[in-house]
Amino acid sequence: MAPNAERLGEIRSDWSLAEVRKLHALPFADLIWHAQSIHRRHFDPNLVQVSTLLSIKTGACPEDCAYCPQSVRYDTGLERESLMDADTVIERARAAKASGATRFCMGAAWRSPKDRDLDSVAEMVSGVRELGLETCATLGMLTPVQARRLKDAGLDYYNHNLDTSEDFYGEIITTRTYQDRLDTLAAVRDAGINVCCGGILGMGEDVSDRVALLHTLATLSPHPESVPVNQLVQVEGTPLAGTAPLDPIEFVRIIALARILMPRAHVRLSAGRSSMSDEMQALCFLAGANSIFYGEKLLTTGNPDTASDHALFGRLGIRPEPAAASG
Ligand code: SAM
Ligand code: DTB
Ligand code: SF4
Repeated sequence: MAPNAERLGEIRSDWSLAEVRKLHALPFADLIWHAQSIHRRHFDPNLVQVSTLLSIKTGACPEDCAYCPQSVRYDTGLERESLMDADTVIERARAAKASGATRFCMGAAWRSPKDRDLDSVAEMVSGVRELGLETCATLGMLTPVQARRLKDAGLDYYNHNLDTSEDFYGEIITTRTYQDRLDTLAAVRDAGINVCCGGILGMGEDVSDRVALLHTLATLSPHPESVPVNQLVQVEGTPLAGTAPLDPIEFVRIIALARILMPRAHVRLSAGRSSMSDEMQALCFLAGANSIFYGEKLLTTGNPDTASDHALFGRLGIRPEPAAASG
């Protein structure tokens, strides 16, 4: 029996850590059944939202995130690239739309954007939006003024991940604090931009860290509109290369937990799909994942090719979600 079973499916931000822990420990079949039942109350279970990523500024990042190939501190062989010009970005967005994406997410390897950079990003955002795509950006920490600037340019979503639990966070990043991340999320929310916030699994964290991350996300009020669940992509040269891989069943459990705790959020099966079997991805969709990154590249690393994603969608009877209905 689930904790407070009669309250499952309610939209609430007052989850206790004990409740989240108990849900996580449910037998797999019970957990998936709750997740799938809740999923069907809020979404068409055969629709999946499709986002494409583009790295608009690559590498040479001053931060020390231990998973990241773009940090200047690790030798990963990545070529640095300065900020792309707006026309090139808009062309890439046009191609992503033609290939079936409905949201275009622009990522930059910055600690935080400079005001001068924001002029260019604002131009990209308005150009991409004019194509009829939803816009998303992930540029590092933002001040409230910067967030309002992006809102005015037409930004629909801002991605800023908590990455892991507050306790484990210090093992992964030392150059910005957990509170810095919460402050950016508050600035984004206050500016009226939809929040995209999730984390990474498989960094050597333990179950209590995964439960605590989900608890922090689910006690944000309101919940993030999008919750990306990434599996660590191990990149040679980063401190986390060689970390013991996560049990795929545990990954699916976290997807189900996100679905149960945040019933209206789009839960995105994010980085790491290249190393997942079709069967594992099918389990993730069954557990309530209803969004993916689509296109042959994430930011700097690989993603499944579009033909294999079309084949997977075909086998599962999944259709891409139309743009206007996303959230
Ligand atoms: N520099 C900005 C920042 O960190 O806020 C934006 C881009 S950053 C690459 C966006 C997110 O990508 C990170 O917060 C992290 O969750 C995810 N990410 C980066 N490298 C990853 C990896 N190797 N595997 C999985 N997720 C990763
Ligand atoms: C998110 O949660 N995952 C995406 C997006 N937000 C920006 C990034 C994944 C990056 C994986 C490593 C890379 O390709 O550089
Ligand atoms: Fe920089 Fe973002 Fe990579 Fe951290 S995750 S090193 S902030 S690009």
